[in-house]
Amino acid sequence: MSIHELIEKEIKRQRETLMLIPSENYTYPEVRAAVGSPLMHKYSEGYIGKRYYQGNEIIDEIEGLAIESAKKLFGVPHANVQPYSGSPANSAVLMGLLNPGDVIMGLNLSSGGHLTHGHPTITFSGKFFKSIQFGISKDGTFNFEEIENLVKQEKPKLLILGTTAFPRVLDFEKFASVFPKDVILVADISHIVGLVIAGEHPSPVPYFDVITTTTHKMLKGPRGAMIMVTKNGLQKDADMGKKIDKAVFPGLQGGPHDNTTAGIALALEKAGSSEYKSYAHQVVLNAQSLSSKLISLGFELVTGGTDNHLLLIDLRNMNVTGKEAAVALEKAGIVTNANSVPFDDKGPFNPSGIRMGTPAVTARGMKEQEMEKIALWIHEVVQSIADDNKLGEIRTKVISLCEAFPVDF
Ligand code: DSN
Repeated sequence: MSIHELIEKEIKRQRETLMLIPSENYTYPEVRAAVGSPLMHKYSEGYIGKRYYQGNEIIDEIEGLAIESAKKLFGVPHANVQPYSGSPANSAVLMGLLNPGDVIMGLNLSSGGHLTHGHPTITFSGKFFKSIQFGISKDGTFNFEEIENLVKQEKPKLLILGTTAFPRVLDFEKFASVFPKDVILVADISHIVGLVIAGEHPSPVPYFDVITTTTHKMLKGPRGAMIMVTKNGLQKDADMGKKIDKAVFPGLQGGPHDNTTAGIALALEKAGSSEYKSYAHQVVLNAQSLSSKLISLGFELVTGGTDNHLLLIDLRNMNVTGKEAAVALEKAGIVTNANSVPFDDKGPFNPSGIRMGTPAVTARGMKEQEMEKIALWIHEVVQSIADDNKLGEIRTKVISLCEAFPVDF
């Protein structure tokens, strides 16, 4: 099959399935046009007004628009829009602000953190730094007394705090209060960025020093990332922004993807609108509706529900593994991912949970009523995991729902 045919097949798949992976979304046609534009032909290593290649007058303007929009939207004095994606952005922060062997702290993966927040064995963040990880308690909350004791004992130089599978509000103010003033506080808000912009989740900006985020999740931009330094950060170290910029380029990356930068500028502009605010609000309402219906059908949700855009189902009471459920759901046209749950007794390749989120289905215009339907189908799938006929019947209904809420490509 040719690449063109494969792209057409993938478009059809995206049109006809329910995208419930909480980190995936549909971007805007304007962003797709910018990313596919001749901006991709340009090299522009360096920063605005200080490039290593000629011909960057227009690229400088584009990058300037993206930076100014980020600064305005988040209320920060410094932004770098060049990181290729979330993991490189986190790498740049650690590389720019630390020395090898320094102590870092982060939320462990099985409590809903991220690999680059100090996973001890398989990422640079755990290999090149001394990584101290903490987790959530059995009831799904943070034990701040324990975290504070760990801080006193281990004396971290930096905290990197963010989530990929945590369905509750992250209390950035409380976290900031248990770390001594000289510890660098980094918030990775990739998952909740849209909620923060729309005021649906408290912002870390007043309490933290550095904010990283991807741009392709709830922000609905192109695949990319940004790093921002807050007023607190610059007060802590006036050169914090410069150090991070140097770590992005030339420390870790080469030429920025200028086509992506243009897409980020467009997505940021749209995220400042009242339509985006309503969208973010509906994302939460939809996640709560999906959550309540699933609970009423007998599912156990980690922390008993959600405050944000995602939910994590612990399938152990259904005698099905996360992978088995995710495979059957995909056959029915419902695309999710298997995920570890806190205190999981199974390994990461066949964990006990599935993670779901509502950013993409909400972008299609779906509301609470549709979430209830989807919850019923999820329940039916889990009850009929090996019944391909039943899964096929649900697939037909999913396609009809997708047709009633088309995507704009
Ligand atoms: N891959 C992202 C997610 O799915 O949450 C995190 O990097």
